[in-house]
Amino acid sequence: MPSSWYKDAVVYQIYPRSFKDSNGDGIGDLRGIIEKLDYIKSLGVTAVWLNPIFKSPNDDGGYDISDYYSIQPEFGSMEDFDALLDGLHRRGLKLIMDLVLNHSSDEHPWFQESRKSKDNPYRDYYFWKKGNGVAAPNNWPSFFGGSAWQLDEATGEYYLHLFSRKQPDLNWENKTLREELKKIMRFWLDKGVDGLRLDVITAISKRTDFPHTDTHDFNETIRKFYTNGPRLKEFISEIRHDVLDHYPVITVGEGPGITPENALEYLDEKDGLSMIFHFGHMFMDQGPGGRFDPKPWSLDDFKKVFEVWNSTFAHRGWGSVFLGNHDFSRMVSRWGNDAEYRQESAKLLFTLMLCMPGTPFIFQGDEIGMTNFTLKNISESKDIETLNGWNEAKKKGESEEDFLKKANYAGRDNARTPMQWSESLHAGFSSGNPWMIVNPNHAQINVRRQEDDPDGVLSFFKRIVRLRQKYATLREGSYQSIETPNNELFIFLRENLGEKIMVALNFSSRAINFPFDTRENELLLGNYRTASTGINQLRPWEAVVFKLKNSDES
Ligand code: TEU
Ligand code: CA
Repeated sequence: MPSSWYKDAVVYQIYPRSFKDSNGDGIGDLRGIIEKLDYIKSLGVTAVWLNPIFKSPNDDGGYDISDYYSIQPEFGSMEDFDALLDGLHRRGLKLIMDLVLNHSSDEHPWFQESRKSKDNPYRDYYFWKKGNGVAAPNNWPSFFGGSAWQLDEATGEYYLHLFSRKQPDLNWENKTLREELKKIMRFWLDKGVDGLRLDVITAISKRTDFPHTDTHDFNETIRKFYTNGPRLKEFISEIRHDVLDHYPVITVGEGPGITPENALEYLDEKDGLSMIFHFGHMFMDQGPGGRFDPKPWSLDDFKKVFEVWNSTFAHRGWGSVFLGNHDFSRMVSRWGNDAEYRQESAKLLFTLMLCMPGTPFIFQGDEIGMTNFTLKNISESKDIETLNGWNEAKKKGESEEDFLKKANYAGRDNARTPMQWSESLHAGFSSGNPWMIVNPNHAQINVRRQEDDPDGVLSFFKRIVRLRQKYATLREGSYQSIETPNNELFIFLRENLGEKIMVALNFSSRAINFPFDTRENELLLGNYRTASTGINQLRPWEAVVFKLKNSDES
């Protein structure tokens, strides 16, 4: 039966290509992760989410899989994987694998067969359609620019690819294919993997009548046409009963298009997933054009997203909390202040995440306050979404300078610079030339510099993780936001069996009056060394956590 360890978990996300290179080829690998298992354990996290490690042409960072049963050769061998899993388990850590079942690589043998002829037995593993003359079957745009349809000369038909041309969508309507995908899941679960992150799981059932999208808002198109299709619940229930129910496994569904109104449908206790990633925060600064059409975000909206999702999961289902990952800018640059108050704001964001309902997911490097970095020109980008985005922008006459501003604000390269282990060459990530630019600020921001610094982000991160693990109220308690006279003050209350914990966050670079009398309360943690109770102000980016005195306590 599926397990429930995810409710007490704190998950650390590793993007293998950028975590640690063990053999000097400039590419992170599994042996490199094994070298750092004691570091990972020392964080106090309880599980690791590994971005895809399967054989892949690496068109989209490994999210284009050409063999689900073998390890990406650059990352190592199956023996390396077994050693990594064993190393995690021996340290009491769980492993969540990242399975991409909405699409495969076009180099997968299934697609190689499928494209050969219209009557090939694998034809229906994918979506093939005639065009309208020279036009694609409909007006759907790809996540990565251009049409979501690609004409294949061999048979004169188009195939669907919501992402890159090298990521043809798998046709879940085909039962034979679904059985193949279940075999893949069983293979990894039989090896003892503890959890599955299911990539774009909301898209495995789409509008397969393929009508034109009726909106120019890309995230609307995702929600109405690409995801939440008529058979999504059925397909999730099918893998739940045919596979997941037979293992002590947890699942987290990555859900673009998921809404507070439909999320619980996919998290049914009996037929659903364990939890989901919603995109409430991630898409809030995206205009109708999506990632490269940024718009300002407001703290009001930021708080509202927590309000809405915490009430969605107040009684059923289970949420996740993340403020950054491999697909988005660095958390401290996007939501905090990565200049004067980088350390304070990074600690404040962790206080927010670790005191919120739902399982926290922390992206590698955020625990030391790693920041965005600046692409000086497009050719420095390694991300297909940015490179294709530039091609689209160029067609519309946008200058490289203007597009670079957007890419440097919202692009995925920001999160994929190598992990900063030390101030030495290549940040101690590799003895060779790294595949990706190392952020020049690694000389100041790195693990070695913070390991013995009680005031560093890293030490604070370990303390706030321990606080969440100590207080069940922070994991299981109710959530209530507190009205504040100043919008930049974000205060919420967690309550459980009479225990009340207040979290107060100053989301600004100036001191703000603190409107409560806290002399009677117990200070559990603060991000300033001189944090105390009885305060009447919060300093810039100050975060404090209080245990409130019970009314019946003497
Ligand atoms: O991302 C899918 C997704 O939800 C997109 O919104 C994503 O956040 C972004 O906008 C596309 O860059 C998943 C993976 O996390 C992402 O790395 C892959 O590129 C994508 O699926 C395709 O597999
Ligand atoms: Ca390597």
